[in-house]
Parts: sequence; structure tokens; C-alpha cells
Amino acid sequence: MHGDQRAGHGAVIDVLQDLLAANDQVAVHNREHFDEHGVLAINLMSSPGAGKTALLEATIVALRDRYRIAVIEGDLETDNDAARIRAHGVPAIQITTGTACHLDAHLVHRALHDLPLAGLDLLFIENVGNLVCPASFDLGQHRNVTLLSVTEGDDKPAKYPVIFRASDLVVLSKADLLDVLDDFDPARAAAALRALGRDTPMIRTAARRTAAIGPWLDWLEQELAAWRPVVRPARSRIGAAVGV
Ligand SMILES: Nc1nc2c(ncn2[C@@H]2O[C@H](COP(=O)(O)OP(=O)(O)OP(=O)(O)O)[C@@H](O)[C@H]2O)c(=O)[nH]1
Ligand SMILES: [Mg+2]
Ligand SMILES: [Zn+2]
Ligand SMILES: [Zn+2]
Repeated sequence: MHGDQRAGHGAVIDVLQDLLAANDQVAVHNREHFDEHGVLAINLMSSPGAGKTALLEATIVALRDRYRIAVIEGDLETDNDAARIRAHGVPAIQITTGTACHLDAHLVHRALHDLPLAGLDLLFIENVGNLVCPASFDLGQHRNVTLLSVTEGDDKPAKYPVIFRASDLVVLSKADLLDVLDDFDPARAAAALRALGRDTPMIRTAARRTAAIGPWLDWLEQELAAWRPVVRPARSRIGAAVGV
């Protein structure tokens, strides 16, 4: 009986590995699209309601005169978030995943063919609110950013190490609430992040009313500058890897 269970488990692992390998192939293809057009693609992840869309709205207001921006929105249901982004005059494609609690490379590929990639500088992909599986699915993005809102607890990097380890930046969001919370210690959150063995930077943002997102805008500018020079045209390779 026990042996049978283990065999079943092994089969499940094989299926998962095949799924991830197929995903990774399409992710490579997506990245070729982004690179061909010189678009920096950023995957925003967090638990539900940590403030991803609010941060994007404030970012668009701050940067729309300097950069051409588009957004891919992932949610189980509704196009509320895409509508919020479009209200700021920026193209947004909503992906509704139904029951899937993460975006995958195939879903993003379908969406990106509906976007004017050629005219863009920055593409944000807002993942489904979830701190677990989004970390396992490469979408073809160049950078991963995870938001940790100060109402969630400063132990989250310790509890969800995979997503925080995969992050190039951690944003402590809703920092305007720090004054009224007596149980979130940013130093403890930073220590939990450091304990994962990466040098991941952590910055604070407040995106409501008077937005305070300066360090986030600085990080974006720095990443755009660092990334642009290494882009190479990839037109000749597109489609060769996976035939799409
Ligand atoms: N006080 C405060 N509230 C915020 C801030 N950012 C977002 N909120 C509020 O938090 C709630 C969720 O914000 P969203 O931007 O929708 O969060 P989200 O991560 O996009 O949510 P999902 O897409 O559903 O996962 C809303 O009521 C926002 O007004 C912030 O910086 N400070
Ligand atoms: Mg959202
Ligand atoms: Zn999932
Ligand atoms: Zn394609």
C-alpha cells in the first residue's frame, strides 16, 4: 500500500516537471519578444490585496510622460484591475485564470500578442495574488518584485521563502500604516529576508492619496539603465524554439 502511494506520488512529480518544462520553453519565447522590442518586463507578486494595482497606478502617474508603459493583469475573475490601469490612459490586458492561482507563460504569451510591444519601454505583469506558486512559473520577465504589505506580518519572508528568494526587490507596501501598527517591525522583516541568503534590497512605498514611491521609481530607473545596454535583437530566434 505504502509502495503504491509512493509510485503515485512519483507520477505526480513527473507530470509537474513536464508542465514546468513546457512552461519554461514558452517563457524563453516570451523573453525573446520582450528583448526584440527592448521592453523591460517586471513580474509583480504578492498576497491578495497587498497593493500591486495601487502601486502600478501611482507608478503610471509618475512615469507616463517619460516611459511608454503597458500592463498585463492576472486575476481569477473580473477585469477590475485592468479597468483601473486603463483609466490612467495606459494599455492593459486582463487575463482571467478561472481556477488557476497563478499566471503561466502560455497565458502571458497569448496576452502579449495583443499588446503594442514595439512602442513600449516597460511592461508590468501583475500576477495573481498568491505567495506560493507564482514563484515557480517563469513568465519570461526580466525582474521579479514581491510586495509585502505592513498589515501582513514581518515574518512572511521566513514563511514563504521560495517567492522571496526569487525576488530581485521586495517592496514594503502600505508603509503609511506603520505608524498605526505596533506589531510590524521593518527591521525584523529585513532580517527574515537576509536570512534567506540573498542580498535582496527592500524599500518602502505608500501608494494611496499622497503617494510616496520615490525609492521604487529610483529602482525602476536603475534597472532600465542597467538592462537596456545588454538587449540584443532576437527576431531571428523568435518561433524557432517552440514554433509559436
Ligand atoms: N493605506 C494604504 N492602503 C493601500 C495602499 N496600497 C493599496 N492600498 C489599499 O489596499 C487595498 C488593495 O489594494 P490593491 O492595489 O487592489 O491590491 P492588489 O495587490 O492589487 O490586490 P489583488 O490584485 O486583489 O491581489 C485597496 O483598498 C487599496 O486602496 C497603501 O500604500 N496604503
Ligand atoms: Mg490588483
Ligand atoms: Zn497557482
Ligand atoms: Zn510569440
